[in-house]
Amino acid sequence: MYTLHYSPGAASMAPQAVLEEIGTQFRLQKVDTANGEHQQAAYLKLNPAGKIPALTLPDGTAMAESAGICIFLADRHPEAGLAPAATDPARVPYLQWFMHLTNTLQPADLRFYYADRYTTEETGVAGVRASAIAEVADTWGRVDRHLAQKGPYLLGERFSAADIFCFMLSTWQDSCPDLNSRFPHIKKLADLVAARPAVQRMLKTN
Ligand SMILES: N[C@@H](CCC(=O)N[C@@H](CS)C(=O)NCC(=O)O)C(=O)O
Repeated sequence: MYTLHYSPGAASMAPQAVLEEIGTQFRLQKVDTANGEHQQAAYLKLNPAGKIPALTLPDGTAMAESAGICIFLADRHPEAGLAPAATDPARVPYLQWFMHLTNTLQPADLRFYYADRYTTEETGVAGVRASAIAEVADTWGRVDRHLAQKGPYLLGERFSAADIFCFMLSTWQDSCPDLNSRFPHIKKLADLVAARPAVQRMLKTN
């Protein structure tokens, strides 16, 4: 059985929703980040970066990185239809948008939420946060324009694990408080994803 090491509202939400979509049995193991459990030796064995999430596979292998876990699970369980196969032309936009979200938007979100880690100056936090907000909005704008032309999902009519990841990022609205009004196509995608029973089950613990 898979075990997902999670924290409510954290980057474990997307892998959790993917597990729910797949319909496989899995165990949820809450990591007490408030008490620094993610920095303790036992957890660092699962994720050496000390970040949430980590996934333990049925054979005991541990895996880190939210996007990587989603891609791995979607490929490992093709019957769930969450990812175009390697030879499918849709694999190109799937990986492109997935990587764009995790390489561009997610790090900007992290800079916003952990701004003090990105400056050595006490007075630098506001500047880090302001530039993170600008990059988050810039990236959402790019995704929104893509969805306006080719939506409602990142792959058009075809729902995929990349949409789950996009949905997760869209829930972190402190870094983009006006997301719903500024980026209506992101909102539409998020509403569609949120309405899925599997995602509703994930939201109950987040
Ligand atoms: N690239 C990593 C980032 C994970 C990450 O930064 N998670 C946050 C929660 S959303 C975390 O663990 N924060 C605790 C900390 O950095 O101390 C991933 O996607 O798995």
